[in-house]
Amino acid sequence: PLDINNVQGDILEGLGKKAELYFFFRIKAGEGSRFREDLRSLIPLITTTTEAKKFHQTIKEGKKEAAEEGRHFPLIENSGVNVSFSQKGLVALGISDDIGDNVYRNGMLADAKALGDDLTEWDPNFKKDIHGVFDITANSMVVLDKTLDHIKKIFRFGHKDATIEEATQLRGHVRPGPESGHEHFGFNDGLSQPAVKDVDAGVVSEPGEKPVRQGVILLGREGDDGLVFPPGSEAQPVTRPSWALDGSFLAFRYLKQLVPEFDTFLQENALKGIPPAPGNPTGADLLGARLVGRWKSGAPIDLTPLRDNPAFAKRQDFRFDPKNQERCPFAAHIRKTNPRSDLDDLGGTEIRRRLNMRSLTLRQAWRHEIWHGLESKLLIPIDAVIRRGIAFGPEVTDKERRERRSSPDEKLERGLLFACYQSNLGNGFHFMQQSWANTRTFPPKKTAVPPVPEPGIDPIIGVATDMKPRQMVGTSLDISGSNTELDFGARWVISRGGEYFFTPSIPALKNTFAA
Ligand code: N7H
Repeated sequence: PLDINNVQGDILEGLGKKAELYFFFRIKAGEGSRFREDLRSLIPLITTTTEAKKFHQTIKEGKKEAAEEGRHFPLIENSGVNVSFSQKGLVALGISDDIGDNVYRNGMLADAKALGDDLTEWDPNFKKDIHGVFDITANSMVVLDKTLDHIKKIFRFGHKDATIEEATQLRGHVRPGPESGHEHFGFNDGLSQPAVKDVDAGVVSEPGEKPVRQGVILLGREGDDGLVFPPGSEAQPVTRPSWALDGSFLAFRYLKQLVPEFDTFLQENALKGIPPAPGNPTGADLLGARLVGRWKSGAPIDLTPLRDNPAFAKRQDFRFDPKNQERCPFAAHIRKTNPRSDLDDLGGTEIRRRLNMRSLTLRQAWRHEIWHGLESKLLIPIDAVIRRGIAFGPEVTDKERRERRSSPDEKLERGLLFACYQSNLGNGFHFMQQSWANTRTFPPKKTAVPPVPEPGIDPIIGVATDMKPRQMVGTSLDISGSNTELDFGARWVISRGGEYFFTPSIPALKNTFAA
């Protein structure tokens, strides 16, 4: 059985954080074996899942106690450390086993075109080799820097005999005051996460659906079919090296957000006809909610389509009506990236019977069947991903707000340091971006009422890869306008680069990476 002491803390629990530093490094040429020695000294610093859970528990109890006693809960000093390696990092370490994931092996630069990125917008630092990343978290920048210094010392960073050099670093921090936990467009983020079997007790995000099997996130566990699906034949399991057990793939994305431009679009295309009454949203707020699928508070529009209701902020117990986008557009960001019940109308229990995938959820079964040619070849099965993002950059300035455009000053760049974990990148992040967010025909809704041949591009992260305008349908509340297109114009989220990493288990760090 799984021992969560073996799993790095960011994967299943998340490192507690107000601030986060991604320190990307290269192992110096020819220094693989000395790096391994240094890595041994880093291992005691690595935050495990157990430690991360304990920290969150302490905060929760502390806050409760403080609230009961009517006092302010003080900031707890804390710092977390995780480490991950790219395929190039494995090579630098002389680890030559095939880990069984093509997307990882080729790296994100090679994948950029498939993801819809424009490489001229990439930060040049991500076009150079990156071997690994230290993910450092803390509740203050001071502590963050202290931990970074500690790590640098271990690798004698900056000295002649250092074993690493810096590739680049990115710092994120939660937004100030009530915006804490909200990303820069203003939406509450990090709400919907898959529950992992026997790890997250009792948090099942969708009624009637089982938590995902551990292998959806962790390599080598049940459900890491790591399946490859050669066309026309049965699914075949990939083989993983033994050291891959309890590791996970990390997809890291450096995403810039054009906030004044996004806000201006919402104002200029504000939905009309909302009576001005207390509690009613503005047309701009309503449009924003229909692009995302949740109100800024986090409340899902499927549960409360006409006005925000912060009491619903964390609710996951909703299922989209697969035939209809009145309550939530088919192309809304959360519907694109997690269609929930949306694929249910493509068949029936027949599929499950035929596939005999006993331990798959119906949703997963659908995806497998769909891949086998019932619908479009693009709809490869996807399993869940666990997201761990943090905002970066300053708040929008008055000048930017007045001019309704983001400043070209790099110091004012803002956005999201997006990170997610999964056991299979081709079924996870890569698939979500390419086959769902960027694909106009997803989810397939030709049988909806009325039929919707092309739901459109994900307004938040979707890229039009076919030269046609970036657009979606279904933003109007009026069902007869179900197929009326809304053109977004230029993108509001711009990829500045990223990389795919592998986050090894603690035993693998000890016995393989640092051995
Ligand atoms: Fe997304 N946003 O603020 O609009 N995302 N996202 N995302 N996202 C979600 O449930 C956002 C990005 C997913 O299960 C919420 O946490 C922004 C990428 C998935 O219901 C909000 C950016 C990918 C979910 C945002 C961004 C995803 C999700 C609702 C980039 C993967 C869960 C709050 C700057 C390819 C869906 C929540 C579910 C939710 C926003 C990026 C995926 C508000 C601004 C790159 C799977």
